[in-house]
Amino acid sequence: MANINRNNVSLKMSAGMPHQFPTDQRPQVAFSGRSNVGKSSLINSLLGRKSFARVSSTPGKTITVNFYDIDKQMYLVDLPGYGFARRSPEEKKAWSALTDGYFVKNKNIDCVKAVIQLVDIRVGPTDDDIMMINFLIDSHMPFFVVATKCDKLSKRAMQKTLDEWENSCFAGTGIRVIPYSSVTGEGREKVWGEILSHLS
Ligand SMILES: Nc1nc2c(ncn2[C@@H]2O[C@H](COP(=O)(O)OP(=O)(O)OP(=O)(O)O)[C@@H](O)[C@H]2O)c(=O)[nH]1
Ligand SMILES: [Mg+2]
Repeated sequence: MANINRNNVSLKMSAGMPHQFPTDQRPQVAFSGRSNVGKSSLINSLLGRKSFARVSSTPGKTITVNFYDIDKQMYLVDLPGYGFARRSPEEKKAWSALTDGYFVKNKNIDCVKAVIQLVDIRVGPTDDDIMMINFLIDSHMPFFVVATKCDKLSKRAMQKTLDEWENSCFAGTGIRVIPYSSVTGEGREKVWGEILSHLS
């Protein structure tokens, strides 16, 4: 898996319903986080693309699970964001059905090798983020955290925030947190290293 070609990528499926999820046995790495946290931007940045994964100006607009085929070897999975207050009941229902379909009723769950939980460095883990993280822990899902939008803080302020997380919400959990900026690409090789370590 080390010789994966990050340039050989395509959208396999934009699934609005769980029965559309791919059923082949390729490993999957999923991106989870609230709307606007930077999931699609992170996928683009990891692939060195500008606008491959759709980056929304209207948060929470498209409720789909997008499967990006990476070199016919694995999928990066862009999950629909949560925590967007102005969602209609229909959108909330669609979100629940897809998330439940992916994490709870997924017959292919063994293919999900890791979940990347995104947390905005300036916002910190929200109640929804903590709920998601506790769900991942309780369901024994391998995961790590990526702190997004680090370019918006000074190096010093960023480190202070990461230290605070380690001593408060993440204390004693051993959760790995990788700082990232989709603007500068900071953290790219660290995140790829972590992804590949979960695939082998
Ligand atoms: N400065 C900065 N802005 C970022 C970064 N990552 C994402 N953004 C911006 O944040 C906004 C939301 O990014 P998206 O990647 O669409 O977020 P998302 O999590 O996919 O959102 P949903 O698809 O609605 O769930 C966009 O305006 C991005 O340009 C980052 O690392 N730095
Ligand atoms: Mg998105």
